[in-house]
Amino acid sequence: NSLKLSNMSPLNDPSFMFGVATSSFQIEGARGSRQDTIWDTFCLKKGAIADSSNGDTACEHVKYWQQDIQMIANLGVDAYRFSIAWGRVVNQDGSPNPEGLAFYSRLLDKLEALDIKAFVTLYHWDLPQHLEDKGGWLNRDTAFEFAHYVDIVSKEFAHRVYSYATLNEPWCSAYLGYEVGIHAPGLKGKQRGKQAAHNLLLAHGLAMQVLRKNSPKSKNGIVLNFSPSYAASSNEQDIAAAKLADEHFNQWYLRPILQGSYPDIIHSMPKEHRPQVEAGDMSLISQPIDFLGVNYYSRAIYQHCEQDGFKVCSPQSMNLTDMGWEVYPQGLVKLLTDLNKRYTLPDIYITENGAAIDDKLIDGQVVDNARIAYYKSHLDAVEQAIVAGVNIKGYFAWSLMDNFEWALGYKKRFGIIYVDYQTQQRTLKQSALAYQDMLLSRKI
Ligand code: GBH
Repeated sequence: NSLKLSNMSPLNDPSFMFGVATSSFQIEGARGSRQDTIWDTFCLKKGAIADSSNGDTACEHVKYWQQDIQMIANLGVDAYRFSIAWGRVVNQDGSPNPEGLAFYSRLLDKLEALDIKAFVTLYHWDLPQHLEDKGGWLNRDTAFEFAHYVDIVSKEFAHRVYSYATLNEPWCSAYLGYEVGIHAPGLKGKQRGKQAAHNLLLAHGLAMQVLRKNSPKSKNGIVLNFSPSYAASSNEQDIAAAKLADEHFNQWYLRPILQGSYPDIIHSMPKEHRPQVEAGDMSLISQPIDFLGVNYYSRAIYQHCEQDGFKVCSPQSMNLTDMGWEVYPQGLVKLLTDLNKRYTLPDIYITENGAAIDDKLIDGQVVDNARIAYYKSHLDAVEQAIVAGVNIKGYFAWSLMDNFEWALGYKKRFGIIYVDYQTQQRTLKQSALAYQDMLLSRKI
């Protein structure tokens, strides 16, 4: 039950970065001191959140941030990935909110004092509701509003941030939020999904321009989620189904960014499902990025189906996390080596990886061996991908602590630190101790 690396491991290289990750809406609480977001609204919808909870208080990180950052430092990590809440730093009229900026400024100061690099995500799904009222990500103007917000943040913090990611997982925002409606704002429709995706990509491109200007020394890029596609059988139709799903979900975001075009399947899609693309959009979207953040949890298995060409199958193994996701570390190796063949990749960071476990706090301890095993096998996978030639610069565990797991509320625990939501007490799980152990032994 240890995460210790072998002496030969490329992850022992001192330049390889280890970190932990969180996001604003999932941990901050303090709803009253920011704009309402689409998730505040979505949480009010009956049946939308598994335990009918919301993000009003969450982990009360805005109150306990000093203690939380100290905890991060005690783990011995090189870096902390967190997100800024758009509605905490920009008012409805577009003016900066000094109190909100001051909160993140103090956080950055403290990280700097503790010698922890700041990886800032600018958008982790918490769109201000007043922008949703004007169409949200279906409205092209939202991309320009985003660039304005990024301008405010990057002017304020430029030299203090090691890395800026424009967006976290635009697939989730677009597909889950605007196409199937299981995430905020809860809308449905195929064209909507693709239009939201396009406007998000545009927002990324515009933000990259701003970051280049205001913060040329930070590593600027984007974080995407990937589920490598596997065919349910060796049947030709299933193989085609897996390929089609891969184009829709994985390549749909990466190819515009790295190559300036949508996957070829766009031409065979019904016209009414295609996004509206204006002249110049694709070159904005495909500006060079300094890094690509890869979030990996599991693979996906597909089978042919008449209606859409593909449909997701249930996992083939019994080794599942509490989310029902298959533990499949080989998928990460395949994903990274495939991407490396297909594209000229920038530096890669694994910006999220982790497992939900049904943790129990007993006598002040959380024995989460399954989580340790998950991390161990995935760190091995990262090692294998590096040996195979992929340029991976760092790894972030999702998550620092248990938090608001979106549509599943507080029922699912991803933290390496346990949170008792009644008392806000934090307890290091065995996985946190194993991570700490690995990080400390690595420094010797
Ligand atoms: C991330 O999203 C989020 O960035 C983070 O905020 C969140 O807390 C964390 O993950 C945990 O959920 O049904 O087996 O095909 C991850 C979203 C998860 C979307 C895996 C695709 C497909 C799994 N991705 N999912 S499967």
